[in-house]
Amino acid sequence: MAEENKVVLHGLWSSTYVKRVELALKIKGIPFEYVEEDVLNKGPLLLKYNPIHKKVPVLVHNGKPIFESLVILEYIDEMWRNEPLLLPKDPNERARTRFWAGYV
Ligand SMILES: N[C@@H](CCC(=O)N[C@@H](CS)C(=O)NCC(=O)O)C(=O)O
Repeated sequence: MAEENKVVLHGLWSSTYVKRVELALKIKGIPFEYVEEDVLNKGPLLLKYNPIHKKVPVLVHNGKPIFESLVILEYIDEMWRNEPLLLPKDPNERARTRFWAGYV
């Protein structure tokens, strides 16, 4: 994998927030590395990448961290424009999808 397109997901095996990001990466066909974090004994990378909430998932793309699962999903969809798109193109459908994603 080229260093300029490196994707690392910091997660926790039992987290549904992490699972939604993992699924999105797989659906879009994006190669990524996975780093399991111990959220009871937070490591230096998690504290460095998500200093505010100190939670997983964190997606690190080319060294830049993105956190909050729904924010990560939108980032993935905007960064990798290949089908399938995670959000519909129609603004009304996009709004409805955002609502239900947050609700779930
Ligand atoms: N709103 C966050 C929630 C993430 C979250 O709650 N992650 C949990 C694992 S399921 C976590 O990292 N917990 C560690 C902690 O609360 O210290 C998101 O959607 O990413």
